[in-house]
Order: sequence, then structure tokens, then C-alpha cells
Amino acid sequence: MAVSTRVDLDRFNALGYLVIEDVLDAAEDIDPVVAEYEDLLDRLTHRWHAEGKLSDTFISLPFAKRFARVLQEVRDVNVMSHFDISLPFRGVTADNPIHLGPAVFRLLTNPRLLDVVEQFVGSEIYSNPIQHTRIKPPERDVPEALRASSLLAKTDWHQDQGVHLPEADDTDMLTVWLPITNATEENGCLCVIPGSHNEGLTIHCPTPGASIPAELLGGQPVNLPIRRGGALFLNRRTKHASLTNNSDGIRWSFDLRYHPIGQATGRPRFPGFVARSRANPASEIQNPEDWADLWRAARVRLAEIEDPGKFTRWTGTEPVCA
Ligand SMILES: O=C(O)CCC(=O)C(=O)O
Ligand SMILES: [Fe+2]
Repeated sequence: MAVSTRVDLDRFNALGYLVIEDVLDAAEDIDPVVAEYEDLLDRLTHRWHAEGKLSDTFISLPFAKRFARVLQEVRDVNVMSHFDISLPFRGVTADNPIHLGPAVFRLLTNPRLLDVVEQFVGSEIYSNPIQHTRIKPPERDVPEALRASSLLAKTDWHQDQGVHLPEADDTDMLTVWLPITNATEENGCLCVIPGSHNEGLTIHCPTPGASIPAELLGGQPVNLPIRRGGALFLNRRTKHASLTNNSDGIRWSFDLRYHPIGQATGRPRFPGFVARSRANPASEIQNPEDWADLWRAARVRLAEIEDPGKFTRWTGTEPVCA
């Protein structure tokens, strides 16, 4: 997308979502992220093989198949901590795995991406710490015990406002969903309910994340296949989910969030940062190591806390959750 291309905010405001193809350049912006993860998987498979956790390094397999084999042999939902760009809600340790590589930081702060984000949230842009990478192998290759994880298998219906704390209810949070592999109906693209952002916050049930029970869903879902390089932008109240990966390959995405500087993040124990400030450029974080240090410091703080408190508002006591 050319920098001068205008985001159709009227459409976004009417529907609660917008798909824009070619926001990123696949070779320049996405390939370095893939290379960083290939290197990570290579290091992990060698380490785990040496430790006896894996029967092989699976070095001859391409990333997708290698990742699926690792899941099958390790069979531990915490495996995903090594790849995700966030920390778990509880049980964080001082050396909790998390991926904080420079290519991911460059994706978070990609100028092409921020030029588009700026049209939604203005020129003072904060990178919210509610962020994930989701690497979803074909569902049949995901061990049964791991299928409850929306990082590895399908995501249930929710609003993003439902997965943060009420402190951020007035935050103008924009979700940016970026497919690293082409997202198709077969491999588990996202689906949304157009216009659902106008209905306020719906009850979510702890599952153990937070999801909207089927009887409260309403509306007609629309599937959103998006090519790599494209992006989906979501209002924080738009109901969305992902389809199951019924393909032979992985479905890999990043979901990032941005809002104006100074607004609450909804996850106060995790570190956000100034991604762009036209008013005060010196406040921007520009060095990947500085960003990684924010997360490392948060991890040390969390490891010292007995009870990190709640991460969502839902108690499960509503009758609809019974
Ligand atoms: O990629 C997925 O499966 C879910 C993404 C999502 O819920 C989000 O981006 O807010
Ligand atoms: Fe979401």
C-alpha cells in the first residue's frame, strides 16, 4: 500500500473491521521474521534433542512440519512460550521463555504499518503489550491436550475488550492482525460479525481464556481470507474468532495492538512502549534491545509476585456460563 493511500475510516467505523491487502512488503518486512523464527526453532530443536526431549532435530523438515513434530513430541502447552511475544498470566519465572527478537521489534515498529495505524489512532502511537504470535499446525497434528490453546489451535468467539481489564474500557485500542502465511478459509483465517462493535461488551465466560457463549453471539459471521502482507484491523468490540486449520500447512499470524499514548493498556503488568510520537520523537523506543529489556524487567518483577492478580474481568458466575 502506498503511504498516501487513505484508510477507509467510514467503512471501518460502520463494520468494525477493515482488511487492507499489501500493507507490508513480504520480502522486506515478513521474511526477516520468518528467518528469525527458523533460527529459533533450529536452536530449540538442537537443545531439546541434546536434552533428550526430542528423538531428532528434524533438521531436514521445513519450518511448518518441524514445528508440528516438535509439538507432538514435547506435548507441553508451554512450548509456545518460546515462540510467543508475551508472557503467561501466572507462574512466570525469572527466565520464562519469550521471544524478543529484533525482527519482531521491527515488525511492531514497521514504518509502513505505523503509517496505516496512524490513520486510525493519530500520530501519538503506543504499542500495547497484549500481543501474540500464533503458529497453528493442521489441527489433526496438534495433540488433543494442546487444542484448547488459541496460540496453537482455533480461537473461540470474543471481543478484544473482553480479554483485557476494565481499566482500558475507554482506550481506543486498535487490533492489527497480520498473517505470516496466507490465511485462508481452509487453514483457519479469522471470521468477524460485521457491526457487532456497536453492541457494547458482551458477557464472556472463562474457558479458561475468555469467550462469548454461542447463545450471545448474534449476527452473521463473515470469513476473512487475507494474503501475507495484508492486515486486518479490528475495533476492540468487534466479535471475532478463527476457523479451524483443516489444511496441510501451518497458519501463522501476529496480533498486535495500538492506541494513543497515555491511555490504559488493560494489562498493566506487561510493558508497552511509544512506537511513534510526532510530538516527542525522543520518547520512541527504537532499539530492539531496549524493547526486549522492558519485557525482561517485567518478567523479573512478575517472578517475584506471589499472585499477579486477574487478567480479565470474567468470573464465570453469570448463569449463561454455567
Ligand atoms: O489469530 C487468532 O486465532 C486470533 C486472533 C485474535 O483474536 C486477535 O487478533 O485479536
Ligand atoms: Fe482477538
